[in-house]
Amino acid sequence: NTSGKVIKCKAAVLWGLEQPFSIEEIEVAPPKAHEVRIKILATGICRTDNNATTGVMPAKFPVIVGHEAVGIVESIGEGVTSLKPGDKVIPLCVPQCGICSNCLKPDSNYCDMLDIVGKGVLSDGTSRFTCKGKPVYHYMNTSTFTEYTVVRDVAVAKIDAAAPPEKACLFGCAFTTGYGAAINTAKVTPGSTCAVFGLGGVGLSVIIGCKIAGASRIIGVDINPRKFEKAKAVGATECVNPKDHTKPISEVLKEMTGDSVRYTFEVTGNLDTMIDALASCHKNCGMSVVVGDPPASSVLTFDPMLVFDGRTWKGCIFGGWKPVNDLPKLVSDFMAKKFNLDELVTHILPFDKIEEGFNLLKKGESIRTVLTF
Ligand code: COD
Ligand code: ZN
Repeated sequence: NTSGKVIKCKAAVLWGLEQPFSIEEIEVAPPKAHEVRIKILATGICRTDNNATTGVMPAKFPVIVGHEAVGIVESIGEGVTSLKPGDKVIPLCVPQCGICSNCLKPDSNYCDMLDIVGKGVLSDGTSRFTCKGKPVYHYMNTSTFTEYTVVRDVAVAKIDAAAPPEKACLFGCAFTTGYGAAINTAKVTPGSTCAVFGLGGVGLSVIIGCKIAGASRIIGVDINPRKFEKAKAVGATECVNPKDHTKPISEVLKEMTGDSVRYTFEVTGNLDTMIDALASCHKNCGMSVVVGDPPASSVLTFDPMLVFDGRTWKGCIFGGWKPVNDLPKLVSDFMAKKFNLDELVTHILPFDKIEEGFNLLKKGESIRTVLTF
């Protein structure tokens, strides 16, 4: 029984910007009040983790990143009532404390506990990880590239004990974010035409959402044509590479559809693509959803006529779900085969091969690489 004791285990530590992942032995302190310690079973590699290594997303170093995982509760701190050792769980990069003004709004999931600025510490201002005598920071309330992590109890969703970890981890980010952007944020209507910019794990999940919502045309847009086969496998009716055209992509889509794209989704995290996606939806009744997180401190200038004409420009975090309440239901829907995540997981690697997993992402060869322990 490890409860109440420091656990020594393996973790992938980033010592600084642009440094490789270094597999180290770390110490993980027991959970303090309202925290839980989790043994990670499987964790996906997301673009946002890579963005922490390059500085595009803020993080404090040294750090353990990773935010898309399934694990088992190993022990709980004082005052934890919602979870017990042995529970199968998903750590949440978007928590749900249930009591802040945002959690109390039925239509907001922007919990005050969200660590969007990369503070990298838990509620008492300290970290639970040390390596070689130095504190190592947390990331996005989750830090899943480690055998054990400690998170706040409000940043944990309890899921079906039978859920397969190497698929269900995608509910920690990619699937939940993309699917929710289509279902909750855009509220895609049956028979509509949608265009999805960026066909990574999140973009493909948007496509799955558009399809389930009954969209009749779903156009995948990506500068990497190797992504088209997967996009079609999950529901894209056609795919376009902006590099194959000299005209702006908004003109190309207008011609392809007789000016009837209702919903567009930006799922690349690029500023130019945000404008392209906005300009690509119908000028008066179209809606464009920003799913990709913009680079830290970036500024965008755009022609205000794009919005004045009538378009709606929306964003969402974590697909608009209230995660503690909604993730268990999404996982149940998955277990009931409402959707299939097989196409999204292209690689499964042992945790030690994390660097190889990131290389697959950088080379555009993977959708999701899932690391197992
Ligand atoms: N035009 C078209 N496609 C492009 C362009 C471009 N200019 N640039 C890149 N792409 C393509 C790439 O070829 C790639 O196929 C795709 O865009 C991006 O895919 P991945 O696999 O790199 O990225 P994902 O799917 O892992 O990550 C998605 C985002 C990049 C959108 C990332 O910002 C994210 O995870 N956003 C979610 C934010 C969120 O709500 N997170 C949860 C709360 S913390
Ligand atoms: Zn992510």
